[in-house]
Amino acid sequence: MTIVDLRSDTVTQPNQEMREAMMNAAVGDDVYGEDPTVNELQDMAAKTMGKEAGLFVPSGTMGNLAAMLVHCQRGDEVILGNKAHTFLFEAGGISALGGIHSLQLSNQADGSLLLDDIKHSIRGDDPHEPITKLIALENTHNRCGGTYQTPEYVNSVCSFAHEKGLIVHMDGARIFNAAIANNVPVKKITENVDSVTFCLSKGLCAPAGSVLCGNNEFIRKANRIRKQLGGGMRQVGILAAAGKVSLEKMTDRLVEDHIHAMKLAEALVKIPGIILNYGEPKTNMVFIQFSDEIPFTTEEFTQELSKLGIRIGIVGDRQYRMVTHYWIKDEDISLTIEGFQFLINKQHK
Ligand code: TLP
Repeated sequence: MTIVDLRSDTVTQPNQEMREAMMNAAVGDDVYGEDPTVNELQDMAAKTMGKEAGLFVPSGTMGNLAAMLVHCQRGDEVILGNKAHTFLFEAGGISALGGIHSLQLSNQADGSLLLDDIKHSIRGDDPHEPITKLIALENTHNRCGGTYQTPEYVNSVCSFAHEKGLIVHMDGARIFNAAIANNVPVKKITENVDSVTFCLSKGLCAPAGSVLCGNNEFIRKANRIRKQLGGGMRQVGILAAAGKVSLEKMTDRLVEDHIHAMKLAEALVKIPGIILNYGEPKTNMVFIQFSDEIPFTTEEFTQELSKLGIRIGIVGDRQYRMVTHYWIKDEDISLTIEGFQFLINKQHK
């Protein structure tokens, strides 16, 4: 049976070209800074993001955590969104490990934070209060529906922050999807943020790894934090080799995933009882909700669908997420639409 796995773009497996690059990778001990493939990947990543340096880290979570631990001392405050991945899904690492206090602002429909809200959140010199240090953005924004923010918006936050002596970090796990959606080189979105994490292991298909980018001094400090967190890896050029293929070959094709997400959403919304939670998909994510018209319970539906070989993610009560990626082809989108139609029609009879 064909398996159509739409639970996330994290499920992507490396393709043949990556596997060959991994097999042939030149390696060394990266904790000594001697892995040539890691060094190449870090340089490529930094250049692409418009930064001085990059650091290969095992995951997006570690990239975000390391960045925030560099930027903030214990008791400092980060301003972030109430739907930010860092706030919701990183196991509270910034507080647990960094003693970093968070102030959550309402994410707007496009995943942004209102500049006015940010302005009103900056702490004064009152010793009762934590010290505002950092603003964290997320682009594309996962729990806002895969929405994206524009370079103009990001630059406006950066200008304001820098004027106030604050730092801006971007969780750019899917920053290349944002670049495609904005139709700009990724650098245009990232050039003014102080640090950015992006993931190789999501839509870019590498088996693991993210890169944290920033200036030389920041990366020097982040390297020490990565060691503290146990993320100093050794002959990891094996993984970096796949990451290089990600950057060279996998970014431009993300547009196909966006087209697939749109095609899927357009068909699903025609099924009575299905609502698009965040309107039309903006990148590679489709979030849907079942109205009472569809009598399946949340889990029942995913179980029935998986019997047809289709896997989707549960994100709430009768709410689901589907993420398109490299291994989802035209026919998989058709199969998914048919699967939904078949199960829902069957129940209506
Ligand atoms: N997101 C995963 C899950 O954790 C929810 C997914 O399936 O979407 N930032 C953003 C915006 C993310 O979506 C994710 C992963 C991360 C950071 C963390 O990346 P990893 O999984 O590499 O630690």
